[in-house]
Amino acid sequence: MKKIIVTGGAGFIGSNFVHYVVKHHPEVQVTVLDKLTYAGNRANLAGLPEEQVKLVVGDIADAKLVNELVQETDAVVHYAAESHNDNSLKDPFPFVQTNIIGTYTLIEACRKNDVRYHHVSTDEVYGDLPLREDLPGHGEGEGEKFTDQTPYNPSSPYSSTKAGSDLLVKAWVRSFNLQATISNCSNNYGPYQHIEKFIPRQITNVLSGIRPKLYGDGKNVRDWIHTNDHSSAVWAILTKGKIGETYLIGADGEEDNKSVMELILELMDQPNDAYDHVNDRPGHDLRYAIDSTKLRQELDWKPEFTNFRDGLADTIRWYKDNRDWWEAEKQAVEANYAKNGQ
Ligand code: NAD
Ligand code: TDX
Repeated sequence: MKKIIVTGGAGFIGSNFVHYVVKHHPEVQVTVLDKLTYAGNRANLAGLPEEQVKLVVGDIADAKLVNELVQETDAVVHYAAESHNDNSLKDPFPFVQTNIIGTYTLIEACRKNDVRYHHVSTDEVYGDLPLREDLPGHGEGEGEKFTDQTPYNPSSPYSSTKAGSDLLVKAWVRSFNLQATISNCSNNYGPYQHIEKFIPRQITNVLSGIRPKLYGDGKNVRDWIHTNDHSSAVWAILTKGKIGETYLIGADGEEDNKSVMELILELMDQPNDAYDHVNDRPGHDLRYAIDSTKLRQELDWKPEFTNFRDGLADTIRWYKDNRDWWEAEKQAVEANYAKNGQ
């Protein structure tokens, strides 16, 4: 694989993947296709070698542009999306347009040009799991986890458009023999994550003298993975995955939101109750948990960044060291949340 297109490569996880490819596979040419929405940032690619990484600013739903680019590549790794649940509750249309029509445009181009396609998706397509404390035996056991056999049951406009895009890919594999794989990953954290998201929002709140904000009672559980581990998993699937298969990516990182909040406060030398409870998210998924046995056993992958405390401390340091990257946007992001009492 000599040339790849990375859609959404100027966003959080896509740009971390581009950094991963530059570091580990200097022989691979990368074309980033990114619309540079509010979530995309050229600065995420700063310092990468120009002879290896090229940025094309454009829309994945632009069929002419996509066709031209796809003709010149060996593979498409598709990260671009509208990605934030809270935004999807306010205005779902861009989610339908980018996540569904955008994916359709890419897979049609890959089908016509017989190009390998990897589809990056989320565990949220499976809906949510009960909290362990609500299970018989009060959480004595592990509780069930998502596998690639779990039925789709998305809750939000965001996750339903991701589910719709996954189903398009599955149908294109079966009906047109599209050379595709799919991955569904759990919650990522790390550098370059937009400050609308939970962890960077709270870190930058503390750094700005604003009280952090916890939705509802904070019992909701997310399964955290460092974004570098997501990148190594996607690379393994792209190069060794079986066509037509779905792989779930996770690093056994379940934490409830209240615990994550308290850990951020501890690592930033704040009292552990120095936060506000704010309005809950409508339809808020309770718990996500990934069973990644298939990926580990079949593709010999394992996560490296499994110490959440250390990973979070590194992430806090990154936001402290890169104030220029987020500070200009902070006020507007918080004003937007305040409209919903969040
Ligand atoms: P992000 O919002 O940080 O970045 C999205 C990127 O896509 C931005 O650079 C944006 O400019 C670009 N983009 C948006 N619409 C576009 C369009 N129409 N054409 C071209 N580019 C467009 O998102 P993220 O958190 O990095 O997520 C990346 C992918 O990973 C998404 O597909 C998301 O569903 C998936 N995912 C995210 C997580 C997570 O924890 N954040 C977990 C699992 C899967
Ligand atoms: O201020 C907040 N306070 C709070 O308690 C915010 C922004 C969030 N939360 C809660 C809601 C969630 O339970 O924290 C948890 C994480 O919230 P988000 O960062 O918005 O992530 P989530 O909704 O879980 O979705 C993320 O993981 C799956 C990504 O944004 C998706 O793109 C990905 O598919």
